[in-house]
Amino acid sequence: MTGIWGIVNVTPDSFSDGGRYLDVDRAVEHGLRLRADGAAVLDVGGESTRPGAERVGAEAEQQRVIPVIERLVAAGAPVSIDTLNAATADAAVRAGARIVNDVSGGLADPDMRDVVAASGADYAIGHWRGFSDDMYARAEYHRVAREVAGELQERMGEAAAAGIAPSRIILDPGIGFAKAGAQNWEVLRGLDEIVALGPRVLVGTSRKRFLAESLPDDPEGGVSEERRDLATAVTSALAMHAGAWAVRVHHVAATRDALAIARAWEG
Ligand code: PMM
Repeated sequence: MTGIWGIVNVTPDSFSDGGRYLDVDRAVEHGLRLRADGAAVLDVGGESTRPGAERVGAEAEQQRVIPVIERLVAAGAPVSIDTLNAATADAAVRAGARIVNDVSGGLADPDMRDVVAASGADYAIGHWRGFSDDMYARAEYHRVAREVAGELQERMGEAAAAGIAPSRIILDPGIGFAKAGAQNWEVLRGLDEIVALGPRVLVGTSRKRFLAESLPDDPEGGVSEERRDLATAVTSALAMHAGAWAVRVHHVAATRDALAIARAWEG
């Protein structure tokens, strides 16, 4: 059954106002709400990877995420750490995270694979071609789904060489990472190329720009969060149909319902 990963972003723009402790309380409360809504995993991140976002240091990142992870783990939630930094991955696993979610697939930090190998955690590797400041310059493909699958296979090989068993690997096509507009739809259309590489494929479309680009603008301009969440529920149900093992979303309840309806259709 396709699982839902609930996103718990602990960044100043996601839980703003007040000091650090208030942020922690809010993030924990939010995570537990997502868990109650049906999230199998809570994916905690302290650094935005959105296009153009500034990088934060590993220390500041850990100050944000570690207290949140400790409390979510204490409450019994399975936690994943969304990070590009090996030091943060290490600290998060020590705090109880069971999965390291590295959207760079090991490319961003040369120490990441060794840390994950030693940690015993599962390792979600994303398709990635560079940091968000210039990732669109790298969005050149001939056959995007095939190239994404090929590069993920390379990342898997590198992980295996570092001592991470294939059974610990989760593969993610990295929707929105070094992929512009229609290229994301091509990857989703060709998801079987990635599903063929391993039994656990994670797909993250939640609220991403390519969804908004496929919707008509609201009368006042742009596309509301609510409409992006509905679009996400649809792509998540389609990803399930295409063989995804899990989907990573902000609004867990909407996607939970969409998956339930898709399952009822499939019988
Ligand atoms: N996307 C974002 C962040 N982390 N992790 C995985 N495994 N897959 C994704 O597609 C992904 C990710 C983008 O940022 P967000 O937290 O604002 O959605």
